[in-house]
Amino acid sequence: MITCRGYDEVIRRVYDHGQEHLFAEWDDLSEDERELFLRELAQIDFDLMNRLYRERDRAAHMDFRPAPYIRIPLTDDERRERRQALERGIEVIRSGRVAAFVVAGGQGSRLGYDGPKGKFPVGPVSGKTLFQIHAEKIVRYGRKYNIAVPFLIMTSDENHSETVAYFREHDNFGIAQGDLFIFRQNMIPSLDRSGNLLLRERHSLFKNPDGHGGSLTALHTSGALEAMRERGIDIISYFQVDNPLVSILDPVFIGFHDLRKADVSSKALKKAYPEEKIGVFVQFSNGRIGVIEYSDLPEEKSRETEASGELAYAAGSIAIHLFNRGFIERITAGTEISLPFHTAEKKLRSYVRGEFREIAGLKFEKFVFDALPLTENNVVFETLREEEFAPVKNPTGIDSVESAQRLMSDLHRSWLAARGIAVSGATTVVEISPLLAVEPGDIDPSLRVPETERVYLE
Ligand code: UD2
Repeated sequence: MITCRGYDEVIRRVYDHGQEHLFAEWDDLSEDERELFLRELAQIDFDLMNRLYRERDRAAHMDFRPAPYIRIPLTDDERRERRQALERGIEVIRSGRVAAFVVAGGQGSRLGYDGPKGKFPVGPVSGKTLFQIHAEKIVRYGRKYNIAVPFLIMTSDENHSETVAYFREHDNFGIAQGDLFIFRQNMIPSLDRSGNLLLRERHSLFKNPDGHGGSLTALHTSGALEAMRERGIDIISYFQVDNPLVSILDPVFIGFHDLRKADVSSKALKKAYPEEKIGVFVQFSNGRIGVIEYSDLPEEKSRETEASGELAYAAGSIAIHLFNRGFIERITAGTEISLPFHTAEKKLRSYVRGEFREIAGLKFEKFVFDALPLTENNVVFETLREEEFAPVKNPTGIDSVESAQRLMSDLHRSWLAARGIAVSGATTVVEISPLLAVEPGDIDPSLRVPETERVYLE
């Protein structure tokens, strides 16, 4: 057994858990490297890693059926209810009780982009990045409602410094420094298929971000939640960095959330086809609401239809939620409640005896929607795909930069139409700056659109 003064207990734990292969190159490490490595190992919960490995294939689901949801209004009563929600939502927003929260721990690797996904350019004419579009919407809400909206951004070790530097270089895109909170999520070690910890380099472990479900814990441990409490924020509006169409402060959604005293509310839209890669809202046999990820939904369920021919599991999750601060405080205060980890088999490029190799490994991640079954009260609220969902996942094809740009242009064109503003037949692409409008009502009907092929309104 190796030795190092002051670290006997850590070293003993590594051996007790059969992970001594980690020390294969111990003799070649410098004093500093040894110390760094042992400090990192001291933080590892070996029992947790053991448990995750043992339980990796046990995806136990209770029985479930499709979840009820608030649909797009069809009747007068439903329209009236929506109007009430709108009024309440505006009141809540004006009172400055809502913060915006984007999870941005992921990299743009699927897009072939080696950096924080938020730095990826998507504006169809302007080339603005995802981060800039989100930030400018928040600035616009601030001006519109005469409030300061805190903007919380969760990063990971992989992209924290680059994200902080990016906002700094651009003067936070207009967000006051005191309203911007950028903090990291936690990392969790990955394993090989035999349950061994892996190395990223010879003196550090291979880890991955702990999933967007780690965001609730990270809000707590970073101090952001406490800061929100001090500012009188009650509602945290959660969204993913890859959706440029998200309506970050949606008064109707916020109004329903508040009126129904929900702990968490979530947006849903009708799945386009059974294999679409979005989770579905379900109601478990204990009455609680949850989301089942597309990869976990049995194929026959994903194809099941109602008498009307519509998909039975039609309400798809687009990862837009409102979380009550109090609810997050409750579930992150103690250790007894924690979201489960899901396992993904992935090729991991790790360090093995002097070289880097692709290893078949196991990554562990928490999913934020696993908080839903912990709520007493929640709301699932239907929204329209064309108004709110343009995920940027791939360079081309489905859910791509191209499709997102088309959706952005189509939506902005429809806003102009809604205000009775004519667009020339020669125009193929329309983009409206978030600083000008976050909804059609923000646009002055006397606005004249230039008769060019590509139109940018700011
Ligand atoms: C997610 C949802 C899916 C659907 C879809 C909509 C899950 C498991 N699936 O699929 O049901 O709603 O989005 O677009 O949620 N992130 C972090 N830290 C992490 C991991 C992810 O911040 O450790 C962020 C990431 O930066 C991105 C978001 O979470 O903003 C979603 O991650 P993804 O692209 O891996 O999710 P995806 O497309 O598998």
